[in-house]
Amino acid sequence: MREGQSKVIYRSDYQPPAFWIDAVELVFDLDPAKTRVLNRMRIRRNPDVPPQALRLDGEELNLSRVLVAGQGTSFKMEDNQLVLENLPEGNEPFELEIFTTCYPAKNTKLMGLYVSNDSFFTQCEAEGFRRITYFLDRPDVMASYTVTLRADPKRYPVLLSNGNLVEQGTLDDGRHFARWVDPFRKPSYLFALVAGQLVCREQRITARNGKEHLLQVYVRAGDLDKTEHAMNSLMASVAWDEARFNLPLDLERFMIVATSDFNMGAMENKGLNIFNTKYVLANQATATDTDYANIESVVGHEYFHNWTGNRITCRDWFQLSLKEGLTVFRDQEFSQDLSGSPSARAVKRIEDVRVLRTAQFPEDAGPMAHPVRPDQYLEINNFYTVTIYEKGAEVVRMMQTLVGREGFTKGVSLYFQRFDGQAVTCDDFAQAIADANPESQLAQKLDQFKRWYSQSGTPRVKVTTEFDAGTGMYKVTLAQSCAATPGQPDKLPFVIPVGLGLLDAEGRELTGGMHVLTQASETLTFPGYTSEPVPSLLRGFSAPVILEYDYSDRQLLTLLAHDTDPFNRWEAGQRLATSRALAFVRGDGGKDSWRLDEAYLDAMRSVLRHPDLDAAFKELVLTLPAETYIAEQLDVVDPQRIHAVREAMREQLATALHADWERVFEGNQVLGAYSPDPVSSGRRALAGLALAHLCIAARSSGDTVWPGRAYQRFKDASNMTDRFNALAALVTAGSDLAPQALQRFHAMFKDEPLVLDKWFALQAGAPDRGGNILPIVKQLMTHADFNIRNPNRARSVIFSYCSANPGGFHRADAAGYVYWSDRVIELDAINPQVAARLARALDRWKKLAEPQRSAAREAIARVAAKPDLSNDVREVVTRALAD
Ligand code: B3K
Ligand code: ZN
Repeated sequence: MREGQSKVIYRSDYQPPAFWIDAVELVFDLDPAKTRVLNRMRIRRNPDVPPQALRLDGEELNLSRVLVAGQGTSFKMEDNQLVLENLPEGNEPFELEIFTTCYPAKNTKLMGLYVSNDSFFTQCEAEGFRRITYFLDRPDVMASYTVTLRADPKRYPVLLSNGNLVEQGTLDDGRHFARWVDPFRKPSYLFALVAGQLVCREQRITARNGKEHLLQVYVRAGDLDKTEHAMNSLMASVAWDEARFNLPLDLERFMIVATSDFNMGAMENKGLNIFNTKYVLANQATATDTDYANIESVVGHEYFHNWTGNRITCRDWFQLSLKEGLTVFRDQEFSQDLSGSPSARAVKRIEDVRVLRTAQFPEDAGPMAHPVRPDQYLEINNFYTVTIYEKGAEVVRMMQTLVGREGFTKGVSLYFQRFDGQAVTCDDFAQAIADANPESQLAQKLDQFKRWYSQSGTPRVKVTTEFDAGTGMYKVTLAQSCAATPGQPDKLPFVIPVGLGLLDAEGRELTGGMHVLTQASETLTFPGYTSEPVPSLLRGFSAPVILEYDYSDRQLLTLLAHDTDPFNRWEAGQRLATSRALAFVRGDGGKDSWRLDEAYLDAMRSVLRHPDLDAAFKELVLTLPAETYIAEQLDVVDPQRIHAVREAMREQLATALHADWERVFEGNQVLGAYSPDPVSSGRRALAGLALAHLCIAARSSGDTVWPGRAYQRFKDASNMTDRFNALAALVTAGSDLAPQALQRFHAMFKDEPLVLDKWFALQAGAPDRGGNILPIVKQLMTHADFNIRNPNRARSVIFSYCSANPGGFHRADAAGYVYWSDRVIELDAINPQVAARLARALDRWKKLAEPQRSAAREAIARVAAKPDLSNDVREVVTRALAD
């Protein structure tokens, strides 16, 4: 058994802490080989809890001394806890000093204090602080921090921690020091320090209330020219939170630091956000429009945590969605508000729903399904999931829908009035939103609404309609259900806001509104129609549910052409494509029988030719549903067949709409200075899609002109979006020019790690041709630039293959699964968090057709049989194998 607890933790076992830690003074002697940490705490007993021993968490620490009120004391170690039994009685505070050492250079898990490129970084959420010092490492213990950093000034000229810099200077031994005081109490997971050779972009701003703030973005010396967009995004975030939610920046100084070794996207440490370089660094030569958009939303997300997460935090980790669901909702709203036009807002909404449906819906239907507020976990790091984040955000969005935008802002204000500075629960949040809106449907149905927090699984809403031509009555029946999920055989009805509109046969809007479904089944009646209306259901994707309605093609074509709701307009196009893909996959025929009908092709052609639709929207409509999304609609999945079907459909779109793709490519060139705004990036995206289709068409026609033009574009492009789209078009189409383009791309960007990640990912994720991808992936792993210890690089090769390339991964000979199990085991010894993410690539193995199903099971069992697995991986594989 490895170090650390290996018991399942239950939400129902929550107990308040037996002690409070009011203040912490930390002194770090920073040395990569051995860092000394002096931790002086002011502690007192929690008067509400019966007297008991103090149990401090610690992991991979070397303990050298424990002093109580300056005196030595007895202690013992139990399961990674330092247990102190002889502490002063009574409720008076006392001082506890602990000296430990840790080994940052050996820390490959990237949790706690670690070294990356000769600099020190920390990551403490969820339970990393215990790898720095012994502590009550739980979010409901909030303390004031004073931090002194001491280090060699040449190697570590910059010394940062949370809050304000109060003192700095030189020590007698030639080292220098910096002392930081955080004016806010915080849980240990928000602690951070950074030390190294970094440079920063600075910006002084004056907030609406007249207060001055210093914003800083720290990076390595060569990267300063890639920080402008992150800084702009940060300034926009500060302004937005003040304007939309009345939440100002509460710190004199707000810092972002980028590191290339990071387990996830970024971390909201108080006043000292630490970011994966992927979500900070951008200039037009190295970053795509998507990168720019992601940076804006991640910078926003971490900044918004300053209130939703940091000022009010979680009582325990079961409440994680309290901060994550709410903060994702806030960053989604931020991006929408910044995007400028109703069409750009809709594009953002569609992108968000696409993530939800391709990643969260499968999670909710698989072995790792859990409620937005889970009831149990073995390893909390496994619960930073799309359910907690994205479904959690949908739950918050439904609250806003039920109380209105203004009502929601009022609710958020009440939440801060009640709980500022505290560690609270999801219930507390929902209650505040409801109490601020007592007349709302949320307040009236609050207990039922909260089933969104407690019940896992994606609800289905089955819709049936009836039209009586004699009476002119149209009836819409909505019936909800939710399948069993692990540990939850039966479900009760949810509160489901259903956006609903009716169109006439010509596509004119007849009526529209929001119906709140609370019963298992309800029938709505619409009198007075002379002909049967076309229903537009679940407008704006008003709830995270699967909507089942037996739409006819005619109805979908009407919605695609005319619906006033842009989301459903897009959705109609997706449904048309999905029904065709499913028919091909389910049918007995092979490639020759997968023929797209003229009606569908005409509809797509009209979208491409439409004079009023935005390019970004057209690009979304013309992009076929993802293979994983198609797979979710089936009970038994043959990923290679789905891949073949989708490729065949793409080929036909490519050839049948050839002339239109040419026109679209020519007509969407963006001239002038680069700007990642929604209009320009939408045009580049559509031109990129066009180029991809033109290269695909060239494959069957033997045309060399378009691949040549793609190569030219690849060479001459003035920004990474156009350059990468051209490269991807060549690689995806399997063009003869792809190898030389790839080689050239590597040579151009050999010193840009984030661009090399793209280069690796493109090859590992390329369409499989006769089983060629796995050998390529293995070859890539021997490349001099490959390094499995760097999470971004590991993801760019291994995850791009195992998680993002179903056609290449799910091989009938099981070689993909053998590769997967080898990598899970290899990564687990280095970095369990990354390994556990990879372990989830086979979550849905039970749906696979044979022979893949048995082979996948065997591969999972092979991992599970390994002694010494981390809790992270063990939890994932055990759940996967459970009945
Ligand atoms: N709160 C962090 C995630 C921490 C993950 C720990 N395994 C980033 C975020 O959600 O903003
Ligand atoms: Zn977050």
